[in-house]
Amino acid sequence: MNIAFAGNPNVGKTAIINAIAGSKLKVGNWPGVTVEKKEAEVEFKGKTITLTDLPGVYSLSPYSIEERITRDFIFEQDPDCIVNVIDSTNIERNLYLTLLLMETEKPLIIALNMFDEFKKLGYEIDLEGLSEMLGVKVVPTSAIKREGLQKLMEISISCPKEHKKLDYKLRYDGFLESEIMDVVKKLKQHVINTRYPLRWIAIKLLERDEYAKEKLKKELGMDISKLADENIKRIEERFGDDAETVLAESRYGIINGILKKVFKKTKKDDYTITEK
Ligand code: GDP
Ligand code: K
Ligand code: MG
Repeated sequence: MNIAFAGNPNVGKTAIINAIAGSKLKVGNWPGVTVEKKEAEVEFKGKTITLTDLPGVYSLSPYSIEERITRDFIFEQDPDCIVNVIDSTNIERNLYLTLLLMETEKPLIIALNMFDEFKKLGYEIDLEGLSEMLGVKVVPTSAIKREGLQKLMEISISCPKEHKKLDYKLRYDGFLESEIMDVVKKLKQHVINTRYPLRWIAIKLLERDEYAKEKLKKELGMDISKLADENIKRIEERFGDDAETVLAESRYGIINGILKKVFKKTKKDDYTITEK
């Protein structure tokens, strides 16, 4: 079984793996590049589990080597579970990657790490509400205090099984969503068998993601790169911005909507700023 840890830089991915695996952590490089690859093998409940520490990323765009490594690993190594490690003191920014990971439609759980700091800051969050709105299990953890790690492992190993019942139900705003569905419909007429979810392909085409187009051309043996061009045009006419930006902004809109319902900054954060 393979569990991959994905998250922004400095959220505690390595600290969590270290706390779970101790000295078993092996450091190498990703094939062909100098980006560090850390892996550990642990025994848990009679299973041998490989923990992979993916490079820290803010997004899964094709623009940086770290993001391409993460993305390729997810689709090509097909981990049994992705643990998205989040810095709980910076949820809004971190959830952007979460939404992108959800779009891969892989089994996913969230480790809400630095939860010790989160509590110190006096923040409050409705964990069940967050989990329910995302359709993803959420475990608060503190790598430093070694809290929540046992539960994280337990949930990780049942994550592929749980995943079959899950449907990540986040949807973009109505107009964007219907354009995505229209591209999916077109894809269904051309694309029969691929490791990539059709909805993910549709979104990448709308984002003019050249790296995805290349991969798809190789995998499908056919060029679908212009399939979404009309949809892109419609989106850009409507929103007056490039489709990639429109999709990104829509994701932030979704995140804000969720956080309004489940997250509260209290106590130490209740100072007021007076404008002069
Ligand atoms: P990575 O880049 O995601 O691998 O993050 P690291 O594991 O290197 O951790 C980044 C920093 O955050 C280090 O200084 C860790 O000691 C610290 N850190 C990691 N997890 C926690 C946590 O749960 N609580 C606190 N307070 N600090 C943490
Ligand atoms: K680091
Ligand atoms: Mg690290």
